[in-house]
Amino acid sequence: MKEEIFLYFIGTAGSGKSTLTNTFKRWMELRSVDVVTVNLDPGAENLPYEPDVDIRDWISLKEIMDTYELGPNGAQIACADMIALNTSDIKKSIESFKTDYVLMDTPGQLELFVFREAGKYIVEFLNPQRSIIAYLLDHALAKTASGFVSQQLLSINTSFRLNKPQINILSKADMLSKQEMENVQRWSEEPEELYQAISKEEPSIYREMSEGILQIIQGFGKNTRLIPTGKEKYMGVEDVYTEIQLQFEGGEDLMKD
Ligand SMILES: Nc1nc2c(ncn2[C@@H]2O[C@H](COP(=O)(O)OP(=O)(O)O)[C@@H](O)[C@H]2O)c(=O)[nH]1
Ligand SMILES: [Mg+2]
Repeated sequence: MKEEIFLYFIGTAGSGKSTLTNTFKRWMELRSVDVVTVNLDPGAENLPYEPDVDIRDWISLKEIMDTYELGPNGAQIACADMIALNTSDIKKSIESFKTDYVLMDTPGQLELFVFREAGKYIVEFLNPQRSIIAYLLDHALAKTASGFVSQQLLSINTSFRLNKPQINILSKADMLSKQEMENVQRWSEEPEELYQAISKEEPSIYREMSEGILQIIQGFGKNTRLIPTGKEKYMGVEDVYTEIQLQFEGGEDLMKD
């Protein structure tokens, strides 16, 4: 029997999760890899793809707002917890496809999935062994040295909360200049370079904090490779796919052609 790999796209609001879900799906379909998309955002509007499994079939943000007289933020929190109550149905629905890959597009705001118990519960319930996180660092927040450190901290937080293999992605890399891209790549690979870049920033409490945080990050040994992706020409998708294959199949490819 087939056993699916669950790939969770996680990142701050607007970091490109839904877009990358779509890019990945199209790339995989071109290569005849069986893939299913799952939308976990009950408030999603205008998704760039048609999800195969959609939390909006069970939970509607609008209905929760009306029923419980909540604003959009309160309703999002209520929905995040309610998703966990529907996990069993979601699992059945995913299993009915008998697929190889399940692309999980998580709710807009990262904290709804990462910091609340429901997110961890969903990952564990669906498949504790064959789940991997694609963490999206937003290009706009990662292009200064201290911004990069704060994004790394969120990535580590995600890893700490969900405790699954994790690939770090630099999303919307097509929007960075060549110089910015080189900086970010260097910082991700050479902690010393990042340290240097921070010490060149204006002296401030923020800079001091960045230096302290950087030491913690290094203590975790989390200076892993950052894979740039962009929505044109499937930029970076093959590299991410290869990482996943290495993690679960020892490099054996599921592609049929
Ligand atoms: N240039 C560029 N824009 C992107 C890319 N990925 C997403 N976007 C844009 O960024 C915005 C937010 O993307 P979305 O996928 O909805 O983010 P999400 O909130 O994380 O799901 C949209 O306007 C996308 O068109 C990318 O790789 N390159
Ligand atoms: Mg989205």
